[in-house]
Amino acid sequence: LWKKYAIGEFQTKEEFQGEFVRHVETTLARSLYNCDELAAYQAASQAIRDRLIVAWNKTQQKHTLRDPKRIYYLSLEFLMGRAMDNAMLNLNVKQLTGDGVSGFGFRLEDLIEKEPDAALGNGGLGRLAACFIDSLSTLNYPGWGYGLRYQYGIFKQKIIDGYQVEQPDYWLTFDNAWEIPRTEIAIDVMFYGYTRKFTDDEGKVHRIWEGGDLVQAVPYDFPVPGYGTENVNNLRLWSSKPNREFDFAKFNEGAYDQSVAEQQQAETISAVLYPNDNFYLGKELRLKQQYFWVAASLSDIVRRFKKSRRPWIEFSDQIAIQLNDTHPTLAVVELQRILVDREGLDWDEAWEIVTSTFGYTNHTVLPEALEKWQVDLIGNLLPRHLEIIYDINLYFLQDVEKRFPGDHDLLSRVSIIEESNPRQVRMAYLAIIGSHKVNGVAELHSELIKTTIFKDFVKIYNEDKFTNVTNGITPRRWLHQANPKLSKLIAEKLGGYDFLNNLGLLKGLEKYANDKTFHKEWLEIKRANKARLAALIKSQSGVEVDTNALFDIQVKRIHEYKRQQMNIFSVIYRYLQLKAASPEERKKFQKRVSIFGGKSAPGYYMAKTIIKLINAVGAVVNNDAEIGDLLKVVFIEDYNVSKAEIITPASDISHHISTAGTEASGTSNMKFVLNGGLIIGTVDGANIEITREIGENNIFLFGHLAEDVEDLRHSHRFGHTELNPDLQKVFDVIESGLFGDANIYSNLLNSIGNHGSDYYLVSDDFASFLNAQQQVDKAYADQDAWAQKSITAVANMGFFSSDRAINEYAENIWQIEPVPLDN
Ligand code: 26M
Repeated sequence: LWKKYAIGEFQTKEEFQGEFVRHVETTLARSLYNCDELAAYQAASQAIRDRLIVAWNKTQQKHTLRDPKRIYYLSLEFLMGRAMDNAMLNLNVKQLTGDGVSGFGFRLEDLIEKEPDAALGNGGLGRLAACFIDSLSTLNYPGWGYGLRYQYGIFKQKIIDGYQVEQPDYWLTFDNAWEIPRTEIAIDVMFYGYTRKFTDDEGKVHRIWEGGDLVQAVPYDFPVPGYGTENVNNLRLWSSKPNREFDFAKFNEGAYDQSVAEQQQAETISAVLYPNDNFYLGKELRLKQQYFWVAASLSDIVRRFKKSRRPWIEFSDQIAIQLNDTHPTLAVVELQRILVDREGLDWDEAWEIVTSTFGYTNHTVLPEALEKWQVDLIGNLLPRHLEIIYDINLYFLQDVEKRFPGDHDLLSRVSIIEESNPRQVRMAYLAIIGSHKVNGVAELHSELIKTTIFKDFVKIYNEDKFTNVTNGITPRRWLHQANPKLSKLIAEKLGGYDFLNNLGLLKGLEKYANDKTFHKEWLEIKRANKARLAALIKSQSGVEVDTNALFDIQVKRIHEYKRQQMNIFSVIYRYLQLKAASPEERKKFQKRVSIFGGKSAPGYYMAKTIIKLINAVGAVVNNDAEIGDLLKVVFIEDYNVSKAEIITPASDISHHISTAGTEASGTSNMKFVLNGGLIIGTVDGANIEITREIGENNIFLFGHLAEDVEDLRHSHRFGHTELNPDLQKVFDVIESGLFGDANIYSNLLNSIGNHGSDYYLVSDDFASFLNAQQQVDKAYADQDAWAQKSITAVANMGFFSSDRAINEYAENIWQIEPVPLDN
């Protein structure tokens, strides 16, 4: 395969070295004698970039020539992580690059570490987008990502005195080899202004939008290589720049200072990623970001379509656009505006094109995460769009009234406009009405949206407007790159690396599930990965952990619904048990290292309290000589994609313990199992499908089911529910001040006990959770049985490749085909 499709010219170590030296001397204007690690990383990345660009150009030319239907994935987040290792693996040049740089006295691992993460996302949604564009390229689908080029990614997290402190992530300090600025394609985007009626020569009445401020959108292209193919797709990220003409006007009036101030205003649009995960804030700058990105992307898409000189009716035969959550929903309105106001199409004709073009993916049912923009905010910033939203709503409600005459409750329930004070635009409803397909991201989630938040729309539309595409992860980054040892062992058993393009082939491992020699090799790799993580922990926090201990991991955004609080309470409970035990009894305990990581939204007080509690527990437990290696508690600072690549392969068990019905899918659950870690989880999100695939003997499930949650919450409000007695013991020691001033934790504890609502059912699930933990300890004691579970689980993870997910989108939603490779 590689011979046939190999990319780029450097075939040998020597040829790579020639390119490397050229970049050191010309691109970086330095000499080899003055080349430090950073410069070496930069030169190597430039050499690899050149190879990428050659293939990228070939791919784009081929697509222009053949003009197939394309998918545009609109996402306000792409959590890409580092590019170099991935590019080397996909281009199949890692070995020779490593040999090449070592000839100059560098270690490739050290150079890889020099690259900052492209951390342009919050968590699951952004990382999903990154996995999806990897799969689009790998499967030879013509597909582009469109996003924003934030100058500051998700903040860097420091832990100071146990608390999270945020620091800016300026990731563009050094030239970024992985992006190509396209200053020549800058696009003007308008804000504010007013609308005006006008009558054309034929007496037709139009409304136009004018008189607003202009900001320029400059695209930066990021090549996205596929694995085992020469196909390289494009991720286009927009950066905001002041509009030149606008500046000159002010400048000529002599208002130089004001002109510069406005220039800075324009640049703020793409300056920073909002660090909220699953939480909506109605900030105007966020709305500006959304429109800026949507308008630039659509202008680009429409321009490309118009070059083909096809009739408008063919628009959706050529173009599919996926809305990654409601963040790009204004695209529905913007396309309707372009078609009607600018291209002169009739409303109905335009609307048909719009609705057959868009698909909408929902990622959450949490009410606090659903976007609702104040009508006045939209009306001021985008006056024409507000008019169009009202028209879309009018026609929609007229249709509903015709089909369900007299049902006024229904009309007010499904109206795009919520008649609250102030009035708000419900973005999810607009996205549903403007799309031909709506999907959830795991089976349970897709059922829940049909029966709860969107149930009226199921009645209004055909049931098959709503569908499911269970999430997936790319096995290239999350197995091959993150866990090269395991990937190699699997390749040895399966006779090659084909499983990386066809993850179902992992099934072939099942026949080794009872092979004791294989168990040894398997566990040895886990041990080596735990040692790698232990080194990271030691270097960051100074805590020494024993790799014989069970590594128990929960890394993800800190959120009450994800229940890190329940996990740390159970750790405290374990500590109390250890303390109460005699030295003899203690020896029977399974050694554990309880590892946490994740960021809290900066303004999320409860989440920040949970981080503080975890760190405070660590400070007590880790320094208790009586306990020693029996229990360690670690909080890994600044969890990000690169750290996930070290952490994920090192878990024995990981936690996916959201209150049932709250985690739409989860994707780290898939990463952990693919790397041979078992999981402890609730019957929620993709855990359910993971269980179905790997078998219920190979997962530790616990807790109440989604269908019971409503009743339980009701009983909290009206019944007298006692706190679980074991949890009460935990609360008692926290309140005794063992982990510092108890006042710090009082709001957290009172949200659960003390007549708090315990909205996330921490107390209701606590007994079952402790029981599951015991099952884990018991199972881990038999290492062969454990290895057998782990191997069986990995063998059955094929379904969770993002390649499978992307093929489902392609077939059921986008109607796109792969573009075959040239020979
Ligand atoms: C909204 C408004 C303002 C600023 C930020 C936001 C916002 C940003 C990210 C809201 C939600 C965001 O992400 C939600 C998310 O990551 N959801 C997760 O999506 C994953 C991929 O489908 C799922 O696996 C997770 O279960 C789901 O929580």
